Amino acid sequence: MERSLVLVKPIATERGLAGAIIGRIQGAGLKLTALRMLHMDKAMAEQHYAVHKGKPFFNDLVEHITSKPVIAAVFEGEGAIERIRKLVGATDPAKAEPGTIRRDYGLDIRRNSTHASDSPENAEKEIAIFFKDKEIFR
Ligand code: 3AN
Repeated sequence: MERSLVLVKPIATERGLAGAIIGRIQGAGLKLTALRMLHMDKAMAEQHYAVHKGKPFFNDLVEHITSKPVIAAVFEGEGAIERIRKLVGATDPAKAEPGTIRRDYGLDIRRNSTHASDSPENAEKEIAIFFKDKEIFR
């Protein structure tokens, strides 16, 4: 069974879109196994986005994700990563397919409303940043 870490980013949490975003993923048959709301600090954000360190948008990314609270969730299911990435859509909301989460709720490439893990390895690393084992239910 595959797992994925989903973050409802500050721009979407602030606009009251967490229920809609989480609902779309649940509605597609993925199982919600952990959930929390938190305000990420800089160290946590830099760990979460470690693969992007050195890229021109890194500081902007950290600044946005730490600006206000986020909602973190773990979803589980067969092929969860690919299925959720498809529901979320392309990084740039303007280029995301109609009907995807980022197309409907994203404002721009940085404030694209939702993060979703891109590989099983990254998912496990990301989940460990946000949740202890005992906070994830089966
Ligand atoms: P995705 O989240 O679609 O896998 P990544 O991993 O390439 O995209 O980028 C991580 C995050 O960095 C994106 N969710 C987006 O918020 C931000 N980002 C990516 N490219 C840019 C860019 N050119 N300018 C600003 N922010 C960006």
